[in-house]
Amino acid sequence: TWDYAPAPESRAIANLKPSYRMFLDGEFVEGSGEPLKTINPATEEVLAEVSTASASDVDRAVKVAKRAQDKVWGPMSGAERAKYIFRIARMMAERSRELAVLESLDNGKPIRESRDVDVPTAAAHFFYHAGWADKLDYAGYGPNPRPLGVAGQVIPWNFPLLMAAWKIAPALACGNTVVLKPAETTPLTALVLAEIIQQAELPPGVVNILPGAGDVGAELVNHPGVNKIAFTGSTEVGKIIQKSLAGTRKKLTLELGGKAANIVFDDAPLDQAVEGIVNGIFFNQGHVCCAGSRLLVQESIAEELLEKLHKRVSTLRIGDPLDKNTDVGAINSRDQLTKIQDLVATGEAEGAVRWTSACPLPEKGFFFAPTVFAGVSQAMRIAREEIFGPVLSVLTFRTPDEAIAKANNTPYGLSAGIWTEKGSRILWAANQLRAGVVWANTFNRFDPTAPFGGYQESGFGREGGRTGLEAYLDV
Ligand code: TXE
Repeated sequence: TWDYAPAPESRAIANLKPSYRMFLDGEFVEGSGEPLKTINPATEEVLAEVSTASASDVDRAVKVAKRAQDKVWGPMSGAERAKYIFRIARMMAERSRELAVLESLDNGKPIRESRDVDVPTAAAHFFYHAGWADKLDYAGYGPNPRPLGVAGQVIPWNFPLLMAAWKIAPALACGNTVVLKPAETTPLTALVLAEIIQQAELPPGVVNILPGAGDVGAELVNHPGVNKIAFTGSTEVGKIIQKSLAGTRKKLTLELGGKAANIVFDDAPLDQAVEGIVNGIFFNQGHVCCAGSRLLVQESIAEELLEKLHKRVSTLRIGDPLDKNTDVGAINSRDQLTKIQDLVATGEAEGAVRWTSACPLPEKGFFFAPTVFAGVSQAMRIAREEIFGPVLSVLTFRTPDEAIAKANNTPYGLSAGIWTEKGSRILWAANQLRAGVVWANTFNRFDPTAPFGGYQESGFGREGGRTGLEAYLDV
């Protein structure tokens, strides 16, 4: 073990307050739900107390959002809306250091990631969609595509700020108003975004942010005044939501779990592939719906690749998320840690060969060492179920057809990766793979211009790009 103490000044940089209130009708107000305590998963200390919404708060939020949509935001010209959205984007960029530190404190992710990925990509999402607000007539939908109305949005804890941006930015650009519920373990950055929205002088009621647990999410989903639901989270809850909306006229988009294959062919640039595999599964502690959690490697290079992989994974540093040298931070919650431990135990029981990085772990906090399972067969739970942690399952294949068959042997279909020098093989495999996103010779690349979303049990609908606008428009 090693000395580990998060820098005390981080609380100041993050502008951390002892308590946070919900954002409703342009003001920060006390919710009438039971307050929740959000903790730092790297130290288990309480960061702040956060007020939560009750059913009547949800009802009020939906009503003010409806009024704001009817009277202000819907009738507003696209050019005018764009100005507000650009302003939010700029203010996020200006407060990026504060947001990055706060995100790492609340979520446990390495500061390098929140600084270089989460916050800039979130701001980029607002910049991109600001650009669409006055061009919807040219998006190919004919003149005057209409907003849907009030969007109810429920997001998870793995990319708290980025998911808020993915949801709010396109909704606003298309003229909808928003009631958003952040995840119960990571409400803080969404509430700072609310502050930015308030300072950007968005008309009251256009965006409302109501923290709370799943029951608040369910209230929002089932509220009759909501016209559209956008959900990112577990496949299990996605199915509950889908069922509860059946027979209503609400529109729905779901971004759910995944079990992505990262396929390495024998002609791949191996060192580059190793970096991509490591990024694919250990980025954000593996709390990524599109994580490359199944490595499919061609048999002839499997030994060489695994050796390189073990060597590289041994160098990963696990620990204080606020240390710029940290590669793998904290698991977001004790529940998630337990889930990872349980699934890893099934892998061992089913006979897969476990290899775990020897990097020392901090004594406090929720940490899990990067783990690679070799000798995995397709029937094992670790090959089928989403672990949502830093655990890689390695399978092998002999021919390209076998690689595709194994990659597609999953109920999910969010993403996939291909590593090969052959351009023709990339095009062929991208066509064969049943996944909404296919990366070639890279992994986990996100860009607001590219639609993101899944097939099958990974959900439906797209976020980002022109296609993503369709989730918020009546065409
Ligand atoms: O998800 P939940 P959890 C997967 C991942 C993880 C597992 C469980 O495998 O281990 O799901 O995570 C809100 N109506 N993913 O339990 O419960 C909840 O409050 C409406 C993959 O955290 O789905 C939170 O805001 N909302 C995923 C959000 O749903 C409800 C990201 C997600 O929580 C609700 C997260 C209900 N009945 C987990 N119940 C991805 N696709 O990236 C809960 N919520």
